[in-house]
Amino acid sequence: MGFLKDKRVLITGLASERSIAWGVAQAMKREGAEIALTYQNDKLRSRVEKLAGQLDTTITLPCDVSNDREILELKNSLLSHWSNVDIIIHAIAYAPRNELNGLYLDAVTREGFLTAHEISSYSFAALAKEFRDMICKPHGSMLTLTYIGSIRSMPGYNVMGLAKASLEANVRYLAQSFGSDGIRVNGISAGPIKTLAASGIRGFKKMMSFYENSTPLGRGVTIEEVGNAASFLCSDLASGITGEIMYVDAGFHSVGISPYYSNEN
Ligand code: NAD
Ligand code: 0WE
Repeated sequence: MGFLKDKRVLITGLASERSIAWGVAQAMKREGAEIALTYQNDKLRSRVEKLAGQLDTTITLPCDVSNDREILELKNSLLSHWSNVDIIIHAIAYAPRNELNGLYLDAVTREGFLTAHEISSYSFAALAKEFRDMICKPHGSMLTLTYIGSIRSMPGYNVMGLAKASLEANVRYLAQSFGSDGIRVNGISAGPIKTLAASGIRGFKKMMSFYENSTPLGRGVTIEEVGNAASFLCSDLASGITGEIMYVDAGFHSVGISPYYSNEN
């Protein structure tokens, strides 16, 4: 069987079959894991229930991470199905749309800054806090999804870049906090993928083609590739890895100037 045989996985951030969370869920299922899914609100409920069917699970639970009570209720509901959980996937990000346009300094507001950091970074610590006693010791792990806009400025990513920088620091501090329990905490920095979170972003298509033409692999990455790396990082195969941000981006982060650069792109 697979390398996640009988592992119990809680996956947040599922919105459609394009979601990175969906790539993670499918890969983990294939490796033998049992899956529970969360959905942000009633609008997403039936969609997530339908996708759950494809993973042979009936555990779908609501959780808007902006609300501590909903995180507590998520834990209590999950406890009625499982006594513990091996793996928690955090695949959630949000900034108000008007923050993701134009130059950072023109777009940023106090409110947008706070929202972006609360939903995209604090929520990872909030989940860790609530699930701390339910995560299996010493083999459990947590994983979040991040983007290179955390360490380099990217046009239009703006306050989300700051929130991802905070999220990546969160990975390191949570790894230390959980280390004595043997629980590992890591992040995957994925290349751009056309998901719902990327739809409607002005210039996304152009940025995507620039990126595809700049990577050593000469292409982008898929949710399946992110799912495979996530499965490895959360498995016992990665027992020596914690506090790490792993790039799954076709090598984009390693390039200075691509030999294929041209003004035609
Ligand atoms: P997606 O739209 O499929 O998923 C985003 C999810 O965040 C949705 O399921 C949405 O319901 C959830 N969410 C937002 N606010 C929430 C809240 N308050 N409570 C609970 N859930 C909430 O898009 P995706 O691209 O799969 O995004 C998943 C993660 O991957 C995000 O952290 C994103 O930053 C990261 N990421 C995406 C890309 C990309 O190019 N698509 C690249 C690198 C990293
Ligand atoms: O993390 C992300 C996107 C996160 C995101 C997306 C939205 C769209 C809808 C956060 N908040 C919102 N708010 C909304 O109202 N990515 C890594 C994908 C992404 O988003 C970009 C990118 C890339 C890549 C935005 C601008 C430039 C590049």
